[in-house]
Amino acid sequence: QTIPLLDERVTFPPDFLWGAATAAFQIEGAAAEGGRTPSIWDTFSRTPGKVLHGHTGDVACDHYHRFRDDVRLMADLGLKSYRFSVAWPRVQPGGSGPANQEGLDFYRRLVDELLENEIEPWLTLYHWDLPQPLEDAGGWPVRDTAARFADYAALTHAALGDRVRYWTTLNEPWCSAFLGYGSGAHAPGRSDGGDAVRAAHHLMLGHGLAVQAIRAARPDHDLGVTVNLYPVTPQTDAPGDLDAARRIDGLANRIFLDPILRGEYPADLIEDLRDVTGFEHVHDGDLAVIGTPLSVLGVNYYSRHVVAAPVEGAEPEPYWRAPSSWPGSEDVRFVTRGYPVTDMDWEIDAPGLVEILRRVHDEYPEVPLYVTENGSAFVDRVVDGRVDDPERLAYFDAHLRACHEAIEAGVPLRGYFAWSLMDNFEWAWGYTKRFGMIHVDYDSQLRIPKSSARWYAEVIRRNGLAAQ
Ligand code: PNW
Repeated sequence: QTIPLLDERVTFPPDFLWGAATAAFQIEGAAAEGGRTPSIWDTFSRTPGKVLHGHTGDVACDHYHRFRDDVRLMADLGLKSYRFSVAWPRVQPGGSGPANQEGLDFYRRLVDELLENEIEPWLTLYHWDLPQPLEDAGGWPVRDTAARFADYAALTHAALGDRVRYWTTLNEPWCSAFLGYGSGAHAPGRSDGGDAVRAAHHLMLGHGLAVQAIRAARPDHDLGVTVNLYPVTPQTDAPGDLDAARRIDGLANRIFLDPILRGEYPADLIEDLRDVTGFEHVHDGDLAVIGTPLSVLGVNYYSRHVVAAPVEGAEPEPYWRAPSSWPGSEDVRFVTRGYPVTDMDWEIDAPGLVEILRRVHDEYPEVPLYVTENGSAFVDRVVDGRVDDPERLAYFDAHLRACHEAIEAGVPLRGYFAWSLMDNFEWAWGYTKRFGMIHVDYDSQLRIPKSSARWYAEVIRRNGLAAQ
């Protein structure tokens, strides 16, 4: 087999950070070991009807026991960095009080193994596994949860700050707030628009408090947050469609970008939400905390939203009587364009990644950007011990070309993390959706690097893409 030549026009900056990402609940398993207590995802996945086939995180990829083998696979890929998350209920069972040394020791061993293999650890503090007792006390809609999070962040940083330089507070607060408390499709499965908006605020407040605590301890560390962003495109130029796009952009993107990067909520969003909440939960001084300057912004990108005006004069249709993740804008229609889709039914739209990166760069104060997740689910087949996944490979290739285009346009994009290192627990879809570059057999726990993994290793090795 001949290796396609490197395209000299599509090479990346010399210190570009090539990585892959996972999250604790999605891969670790060992749910009741080492002093770990239940999180909202343990509870949710045990509730009938919430996760497809009743799948749970009890075993997952058994990474808790196999992390040394998994780091070896990362080293074989030539990864420069590995983005993982810490399970809050492992290091601070119950969500308050003293640290659990056994939990911290697991992450210490993982980080040491990474460092020995010259892989930069990139630590996310919260990838959705809220300790259940904090949810029982009200969860993210309650202000005290922000203080609990800052406490957990400080405790974890005190234990691991000597060996981890990159710290991300939250992964995708949109999902935590609007899928967790709005539509209820994610844990804890509650459905109230006001709670979702309050959750978004307290997540950001927790983020800001955590950044301040960590920065006070180590001003030299790289600190940030990861948001999932979507370009929002109106179906047509009709005023109703334009307004629908403005509203969804407010609820998907600006509700996080404006407070975090500018220290303010968008005025039009507050107005759009007036029947949902009067924003009484926002206290004086909160936005200054939330707007604490960052040294890194993580962007997760999967697809674009294309929206249209509500159906004219329609009585409440079933499509918007169901619990919605768009409070106050439940009636906006999400339309498809007939583009090729992944196994999640998400349309593949690589130009959307250039668009969103350029927009963040153009409209907000400059901050180094990293794509902290990007990838696709496809149905894989193991044939003769091999997994050939040309569609996933093409998805990565197209989106890396988009990253390159953004860099050429002046965007300070410093790295890219493929989602995901390996197949794992895909939330409400259980183990049925495979995002990994490494195939996981959930019966034997055998790992098989797919052809996309071998391709990615070559991209990293050459720091660029092949000629097309
Ligand atoms: C992200 N949506 O989740 C998460 O950060 C990952 O843990 C996850 O595995 C990955 O993307 C793939 O889904 C999302 O419904 C889940 O809009 C759902 C949505 C977006 C992101």
